[in-house]
Amino acid sequence: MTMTKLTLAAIAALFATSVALAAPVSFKKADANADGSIDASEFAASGVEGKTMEKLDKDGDGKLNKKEYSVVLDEDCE
Ligand SMILES: [Ca+2]
Ligand SMILES: [Ca+2]
Repeated sequence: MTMTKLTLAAIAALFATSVALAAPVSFKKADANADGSIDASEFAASGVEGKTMEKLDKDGDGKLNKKEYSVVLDEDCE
């Protein structure tokens, strides 16, 4: 049934999200394409919780450099 598939997909999505939120990954890991900055899709996959890209992107270029991203790691490592 379609409903069952949807439910399973929702559960899988929730599970994946909670696992991803357990710990923000390092800058190197978050930068999946290794171009030296974290774009929106990389940020979405990085597991950062409670912060938006807009807030972290201090220079407003739409990407996070290592310094901008490190704020996430510092605050989560206290
Ligand atoms: Ca990147
Ligand atoms: Ca930036």
